[in-house]
Amino acid sequence: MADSQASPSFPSPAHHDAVVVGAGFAGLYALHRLRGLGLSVRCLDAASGVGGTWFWNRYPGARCDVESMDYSYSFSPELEQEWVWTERYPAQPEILRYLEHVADRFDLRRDIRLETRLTRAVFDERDPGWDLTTDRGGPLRARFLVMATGCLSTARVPDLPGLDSFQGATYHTGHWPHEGVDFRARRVGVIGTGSSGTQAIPLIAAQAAHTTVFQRTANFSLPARNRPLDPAEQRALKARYREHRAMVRYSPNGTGRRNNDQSALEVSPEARRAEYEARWQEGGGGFIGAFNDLLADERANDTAADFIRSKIRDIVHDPAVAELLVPRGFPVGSKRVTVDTGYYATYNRDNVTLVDVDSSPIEKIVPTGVRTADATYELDSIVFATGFDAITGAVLAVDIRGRGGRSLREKWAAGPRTYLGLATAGFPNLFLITGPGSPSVISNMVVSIEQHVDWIADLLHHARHGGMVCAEADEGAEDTWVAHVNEVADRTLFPRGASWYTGANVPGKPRVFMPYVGGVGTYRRHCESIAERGYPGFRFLPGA
Ligand code: N01
Repeated sequence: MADSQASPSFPSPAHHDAVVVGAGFAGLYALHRLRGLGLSVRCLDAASGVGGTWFWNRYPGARCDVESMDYSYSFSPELEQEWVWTERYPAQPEILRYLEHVADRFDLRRDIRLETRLTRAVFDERDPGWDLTTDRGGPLRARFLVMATGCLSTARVPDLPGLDSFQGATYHTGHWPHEGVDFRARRVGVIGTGSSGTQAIPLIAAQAAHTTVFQRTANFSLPARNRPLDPAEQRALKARYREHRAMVRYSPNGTGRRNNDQSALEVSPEARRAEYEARWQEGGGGFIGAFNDLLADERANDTAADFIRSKIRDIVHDPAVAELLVPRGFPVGSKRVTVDTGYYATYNRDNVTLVDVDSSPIEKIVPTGVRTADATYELDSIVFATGFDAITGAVLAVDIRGRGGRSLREKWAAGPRTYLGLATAGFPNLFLITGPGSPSVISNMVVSIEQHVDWIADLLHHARHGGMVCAEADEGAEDTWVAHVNEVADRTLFPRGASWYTGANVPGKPRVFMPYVGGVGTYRRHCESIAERGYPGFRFLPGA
């Protein structure tokens, strides 16, 4: 790890053309791309190493649910040819190695300040730019501020009474100890059954003396069918990688997923079941592409949901446990479908107990374990797989003040408002990578990240060549975009799930469906058209 790069503090005052916040997939590429424009760029990250989400999420089983050959940068043909992935779905250590390689290969580390958290950003209207404060002091000044802070980077431990009284060890999947955790001979409680929980539980259960899973909402989970990547298969894709990348950029979700353009309701029950079965056997999130209306029509969705429910009942031996694991009350896909390895079968183990904390909620953490309304579970360790303050959490963790000193927290109090998910009116020269109102988490993040970074780089190039130092989203354009994002979401079943997509997992967070679900290709074309037309919806101002 790159701890040695942490610098003591910034020289004072420091001026940069751009400051990029975050050194994950988005921040590393933003640094590389903006530096390529000849800008002076500084990248900050609170972590002690590069990698963003893949630096922090080291829990057992942490793995991406997008295939490796797609979940990788496309900006360098040499990089994509030379890097060799070992598995269909990359595990956290391999992705982190990849990002560390990228940081070295493109000589990015010299402009990255680790262990440096941005705490405050204040816009200076007299000389457009951002005055920045970090937890290492300041001042630091940047003409442009790029928030590459990630959609799932603010880990959340629920505010349970008695948490501090627990005598054992507690962990959050999103802040996992680097040295790993040895659960042998321990009684482990896992709270949460989203993507992190469903990946971690089988491995924890295989090691611990006993594992108790506290489930509030049963989730739809699909088998990953992860496997080593066949070198011949990898070579074949690399031979047509450019063509493949061009295709995924305009695809619905930024992957090579095969989407069937038929309605689930127009085929016979036998044909439907065969399609679901084929995709279940193939593994991964491609199941959702089985028919074109699974996320648009409730009856179509029911057919997919029923198929998965029947699989759960087949896999789980104890019928009472199977019924608890069967998801109900929301359309499949409206909450993030999880992709697992052996999740449901884990409940056939003698050393695993499933506790339904929907019917019998967790009342408190006690010194020796977890107390629900019905019972106390004695535990040595508690794993919180309880998710994140998603999409807006990391941006709003910084006290951002735009024109007139207005705070972004105040502006977004009823939910985030952006133009294209890239900028927000009243906050000039501030850009968001995969912000709310863009495909972000409904897409392959790496594809969306590259698109946003390239688009912002082109806008900055355009501004500089026109002698402009200030670019600001127009409020009218923002209102139109927000209305469009909502209208597109309302045509789908997405808003029907009480998920982190809508802020429902954080008490008090406004309920707004945050991602743009119109599709990666549609969104890209729209952004391209805006750039081609000279950036309508943005106001540019010249320097003094
Ligand atoms: O978090 P989550 P995650 N009492 O919010 C439960 C990405 N990711 O870290 O549904 C009891 O999905 C909560 O219950 P409920 C991916 O995009 C990707 O798992 O709110 N339970 C839920 O079960 C993913 O969607 C990968 O009722 C409580 C769980 O905790 C996103 O990150 C891997 C509770 C939280 O699930 C987030 O996933 C990992 C409480 N007080 C993550 N509070 C891959 O690429 C919360 N819960 C595969």
